[in-house]
Amino acid sequence: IKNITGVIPAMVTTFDENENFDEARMRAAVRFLIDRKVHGLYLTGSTGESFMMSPEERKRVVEVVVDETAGRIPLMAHVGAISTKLTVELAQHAEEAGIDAISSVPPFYWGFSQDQVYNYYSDVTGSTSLPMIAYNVPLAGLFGFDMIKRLSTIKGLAGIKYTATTHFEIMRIKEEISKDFIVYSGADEMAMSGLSFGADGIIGSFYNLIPEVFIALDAAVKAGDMEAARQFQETANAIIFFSLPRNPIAAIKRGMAWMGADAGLCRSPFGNFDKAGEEELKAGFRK
Ligand code: NAY
Repeated sequence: IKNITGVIPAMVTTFDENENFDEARMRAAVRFLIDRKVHGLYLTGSTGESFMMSPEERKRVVEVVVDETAGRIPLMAHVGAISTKLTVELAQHAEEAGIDAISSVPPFYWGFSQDQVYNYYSDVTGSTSLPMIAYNVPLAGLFGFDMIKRLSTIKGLAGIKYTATTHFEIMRIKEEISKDFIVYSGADEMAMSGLSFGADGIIGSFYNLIPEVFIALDAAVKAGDMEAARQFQETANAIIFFSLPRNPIAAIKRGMAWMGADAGLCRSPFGNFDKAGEEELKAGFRK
């Protein structure tokens, strides 16, 4: 896991006009991102629309990306699925397929107790030899620092994807848990902040679209050039905040298409852009 750092797109899943997984488009999207020098890929997460996919479809996405990547960059797969049984199945499949690390949101919807969440991570992490990255995200319920500390005691639970705005905790994790506990900053609009506070890498949806800007931002933070980093963040944020109210995953997919990697469409109930909407998006991005 040590070598999975830097800029890691939470990869989109490509669907065709009938909402079916489009393998050819997925392969093209993988090539597009590798050509743009991303440092790794995070599959079937929120941006990958995983909770709208069957387990078989999720497994197929993993297999296709492993095959197309052919070991050129490291791969993480989000395997979260609420029930421990299904998550273990997806985790074990990911390991057999050749994934380098697994990740999961906590079980959600029923309001599970802290013990139940702990047991979930313990069982899933113990089910493979892969490192596990817990996923702290408001959509599934944030852990809180004490719970992160408790989860860090699970053997094999190597780090956290930290998509909360309380970035001071990134520093605290490094100080109070361990500097070796990996932290991936998860809010693209705060990538500079996350990296400045000590995150080892960044995982997010807009790294599918403008990876170059974030690779430059990451390098600027590492070089201590905060003014340059701020400018890269400002450039990225213009695109992010224009996209957020307009179905960001579909917007990212359209933007990738204009750059030569048609990432297809989103699954319902996410919408897609009609011709006029796409023109408006293009004009907004150009500004
Ligand atoms: C994933 O698993 O797909 C992610 O890592 C998604 C991360 C995104 N967060 C959410 C809540 O969707 O990239 C961010 C997000 O789109 C970005 O910061 C803009 O708000």
